[in-house]
Amino acid sequence: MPVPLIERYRDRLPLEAGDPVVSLNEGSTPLIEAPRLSERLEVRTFLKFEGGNPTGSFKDRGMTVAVSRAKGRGAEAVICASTGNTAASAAAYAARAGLRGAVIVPEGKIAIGKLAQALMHGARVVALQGNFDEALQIVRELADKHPIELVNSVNPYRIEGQKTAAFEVVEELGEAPGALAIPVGNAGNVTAYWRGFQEVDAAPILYGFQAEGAAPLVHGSPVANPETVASAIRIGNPARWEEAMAAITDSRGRIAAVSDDQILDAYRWLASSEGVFCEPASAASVAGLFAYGLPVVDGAEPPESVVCVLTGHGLKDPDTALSKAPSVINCENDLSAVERAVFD
Ligand code: AN7
Repeated sequence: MPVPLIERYRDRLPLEAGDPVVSLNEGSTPLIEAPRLSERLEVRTFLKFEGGNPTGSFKDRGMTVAVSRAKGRGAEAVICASTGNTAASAAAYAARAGLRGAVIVPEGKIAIGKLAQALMHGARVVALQGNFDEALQIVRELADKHPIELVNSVNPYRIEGQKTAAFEVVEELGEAPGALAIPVGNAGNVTAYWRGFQEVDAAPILYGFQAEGAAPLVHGSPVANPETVASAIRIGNPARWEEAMAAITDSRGRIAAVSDDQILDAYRWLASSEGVFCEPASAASVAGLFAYGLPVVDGAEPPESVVCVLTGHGLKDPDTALSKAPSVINCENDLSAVERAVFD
């Protein structure tokens, strides 16, 4: 039987006894061995495909816990700011729980699939004439002022749910990976993985990657006008800044930036060489390994395995896919014309 994430890890999650389980059977996502990537990186490499979650991103892990707790304490509505995936996930879990949902997204800057999800699940979708960081500031103030539950990753239950991905990685490999590569935006997920690993006495090297035009953690200061093709991580002032940097430092890892071209190259390469279609932000994890390899601190052994977290599904963002993919071949309805189109 399919298992809701909360049932699978109930003893390690801080829910109250009376809380309902608001679930779409999230988690238990595929860990896919990546032979061509392993060959290129010269290390055994796996892809943790979080696009396999019910709404197509890792956000569902946090949302099942945050929305279950919200419902348990009697909330009637949830709200978030979002670059898209949190909005899609919050809208779906709110619908599931019978709660009202409102999502504030940067106008014109979220992938079309995510917008379709949020709208279809019945959330009130507000397109802000501003960026994600500004939207987050506004929802924080709204949640202080009104009886509405904030379900961004500043909500502690989100991090608790998301840490379960680290449990799954260790369970599936039968041991901790040597390293884990992960895209970093608002910095909740890298914080969550580190917590999860620590809870099972694992300590892989964490390699965090930001997009060059949205790399506050790399520069050491907020970015006022973040820009990147990877709209999910177009974030200039991460909410979990200190915890994320502590996780990376404690793991003896690194945070580094990758360009949009490097992200898009890795995005296409993963789809065409491994058969795995993730969204552009997710490909930052692989782009970073291509760009920097697997550096270690002085004297340390190089990792023997690496897991790349592919945070969201490629179908989320068909516009970027189609603008970067080869063209369709139009063809008249005729056998020899089709023959030429297929074989020439
Ligand atoms: C595909 O949906 O912030 O570092 O509002 O959608 O935990 O923020 C999304 C983030 C990586 C970065 N990959 O994770 C949002 C949002 C994908 C994402 C990240 C996001 P965090």
